Amino acid sequence: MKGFLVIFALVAAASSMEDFSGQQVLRVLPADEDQVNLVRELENLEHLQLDFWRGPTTAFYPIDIRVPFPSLQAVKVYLESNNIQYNIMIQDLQGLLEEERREMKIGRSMENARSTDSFNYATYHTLDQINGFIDTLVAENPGLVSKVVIGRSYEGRSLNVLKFSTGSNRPAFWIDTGIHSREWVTQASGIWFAKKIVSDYGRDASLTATLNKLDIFLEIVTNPDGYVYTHTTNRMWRKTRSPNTGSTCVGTDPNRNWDAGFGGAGSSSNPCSETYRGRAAHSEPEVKSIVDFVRSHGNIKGFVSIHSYSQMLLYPYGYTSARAADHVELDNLARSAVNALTSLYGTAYTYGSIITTIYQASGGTVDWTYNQGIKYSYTFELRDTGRYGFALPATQIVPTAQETWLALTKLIEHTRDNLY
Ligand code: 0X9
Ligand code: ZN
Repeated sequence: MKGFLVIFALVAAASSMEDFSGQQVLRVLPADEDQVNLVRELENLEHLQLDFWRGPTTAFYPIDIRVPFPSLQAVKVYLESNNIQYNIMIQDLQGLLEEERREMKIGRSMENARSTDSFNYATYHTLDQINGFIDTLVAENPGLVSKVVIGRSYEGRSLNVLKFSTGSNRPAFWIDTGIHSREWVTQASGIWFAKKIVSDYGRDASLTATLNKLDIFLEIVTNPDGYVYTHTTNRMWRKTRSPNTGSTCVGTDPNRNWDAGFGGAGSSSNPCSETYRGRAAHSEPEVKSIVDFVRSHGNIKGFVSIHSYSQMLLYPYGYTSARAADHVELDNLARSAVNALTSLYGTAYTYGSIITTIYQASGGTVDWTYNQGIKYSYTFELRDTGRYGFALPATQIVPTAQETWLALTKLIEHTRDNLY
């Protein structure tokens, strides 16, 4: 009887997780603006429950759509009858996610939480495990690393930031990962960056010179409520978890919630949308805590916010097609960072301003930081270009982090050598 109850509890726990069986991710290739608009019309049909992983933007730019099983036939018929080209990018999303879970169990069973040397950087981790990693790293490197709690999430979780510092009152460089919770390769890369910094300090000449001049702040799990939700309930959760009055839909897009073109095109006023901007700028505590931190610090010189996927390095602006005052310098630096990244494994990246390279997005993080006077404001879209999208296999974590670090190093070194 007891055994039966245990099995029942396990099955019940497993079934509380959103099931993606039969769902596919379609890649749609619109041939002209009319076709883009036809796909946009699908976006407005809420009953289809489509999840736009990427786009729609403009003609020839692929649109990736996660389609629930009950809508699949209708969507395919719609595309075909309008002569819109598409292919099936992910045949069996549930299968991929089951493989991801299996891998996590095996991957984590091999590590010893007491040391960051025996931590498994090649697997995905839960929030508790990441917080354990953070505390262990701080304990191992007391003179170099500390933990700063910059606030609490909507559900009351601490917003932990690692501070790498060898002096006081230094200018600083900020990095955040995981503001969109389902972009798991970003939090996993953040963990790898943290270990890389402590391993290189005192060994690598450039990183040592950097930390003798700059502090580095790293927020690994920038949206912890969303991150927990991706583990317990819905792997594809993107937004925060704050409720919306007058709606049963939960959450705000934390990359539409900043006071930079807030409310403009490229964000939604519909709480059920994945790009819902929130009731007011900085309404989300996860965003407001960074805003307050940046303001009170007052000397942040570089700011990088890391997303996935699409393989892009982007700079302001996203809310306007006006060029940033530092456009030429930002563009040259982006080119050199992307070249460094590509040099490792040949991963192809595009770069440019947000609005010209990916799409118009208002209320985004780095538009706000740039307007605050943080000249070196960038945002990454890490691997891949859509084969796996947000379900990137764990085997790609370390290579992704390694190549991204080469680009990040260029951005950090340039900031260090061009303090303003
Ligand atoms: O829509 C977004 O917020 C970004 N794409 S994502 O798939 N990661 O959600 C693109 C917006 C451009 N700005 C940044 N990448 N921050
Ligand atoms: Zn994102």
